Amino acid sequence: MDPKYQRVELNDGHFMPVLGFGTYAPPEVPRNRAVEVTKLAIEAGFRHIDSAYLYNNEEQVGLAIRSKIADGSVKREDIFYTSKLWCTFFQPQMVQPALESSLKKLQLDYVDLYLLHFPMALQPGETPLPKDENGKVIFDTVDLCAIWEVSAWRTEHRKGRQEEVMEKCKDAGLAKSIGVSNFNRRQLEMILNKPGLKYKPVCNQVECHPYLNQSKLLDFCKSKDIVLVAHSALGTQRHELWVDPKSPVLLEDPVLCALAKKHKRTPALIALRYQLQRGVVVLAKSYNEQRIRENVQVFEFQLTSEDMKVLDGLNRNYRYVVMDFLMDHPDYPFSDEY
Ligand code: NAP
Ligand code: WDW
Repeated sequence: MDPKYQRVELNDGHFMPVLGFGTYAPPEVPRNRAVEVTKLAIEAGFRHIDSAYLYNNEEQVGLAIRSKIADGSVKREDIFYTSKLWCTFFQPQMVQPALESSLKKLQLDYVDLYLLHFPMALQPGETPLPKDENGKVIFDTVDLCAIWEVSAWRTEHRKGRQEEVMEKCKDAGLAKSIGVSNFNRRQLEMILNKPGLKYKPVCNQVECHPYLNQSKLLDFCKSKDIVLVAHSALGTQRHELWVDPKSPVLLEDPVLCALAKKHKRTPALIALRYQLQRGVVVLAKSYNEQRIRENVQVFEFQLTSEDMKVLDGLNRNYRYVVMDFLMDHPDYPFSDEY
């Protein structure tokens, strides 16, 4: 089998390709670029594609996927597509309609994976970051477990009137698998420990790179058969909307550069390979043809255990995407150690 198509088995029996294509681009990038680059990514060998309601590109990404299916390059079942439920749709009755509206934009029958994008609810509605007159984001409170599960109580006493929550989306076949993103250990445990849990999250997608290697969260996830998926694995796009411009530039790190030289690869490839060898599924965003093609070379070389130790030594618990404007929400995930 082509090593490019390496996949990991999820705790629900489905398989996830270990290298994923990140599709987020900031608002100033013309939307149609997502069609071109997603096609290029599939042509280069990516089979896992990561998007979200929030990225405002599902129409374009769906079009690209369907066009690669139509031209015979891939079949639907070869592609692993992830979408995410945004925080303004965290009322239980909004969950399935939100997924259906993503599917309609995508013109697909199902997503492979549907994630809770971030573990805190915002004021319900179409505005992604609802703000009050003082510019403060308007929070909402929802029990995270209530959006997740078809609880034993509901199943028993209200047959046929189950709320349209994440587990229901899986039962309805609209999402093959369900998972979470940006959850800390405590928030994961809240879901895992809920009585009547029907499906565990298959993954937790979190920021993860050599400066924030998430080793504790990774150990915890592995112990629960939950895959850790790394976003921002190349150190983010450094866009001022999300990231402090004074933050260190990951891909200029001297140790990454030295390892790149040693292996005759690039710092980006070292950062991606690092994740695969520690059992992390890794996302890589690029809107550049050369770099999209470069990133699939992650399957062409190996780091030694010495290299891996050196990379582990780069950790400094440095988080690029802090979302400090959400810090006073009771469910803000990044106050706990991990
Ligand atoms: P990233 O994967 O960390 O990449 C950062 C930058 O690296 C890109 O802008 C890209 O620029 C550059 N790059 C890519 N390949 C390269 C190479 N071979 N050599 C040198 N530079 C290279 O970016 P990200 O978008 O922050 O994260 C990846 C994906 O994770 C996102 O697109 C999104 O799908 C997901 N994500 C999810 C969350 C969440 O909350 N769940 C948060 C953040 C991200 P060029 O385009 O110019 O190549
Ligand atoms: C919470 C979680 C916003 C945006 C966002 C809040 C979030 C993302 C780079 C790539 C997100 C940063 C894509 C923005 C409030 N996650 N992206 O996925």
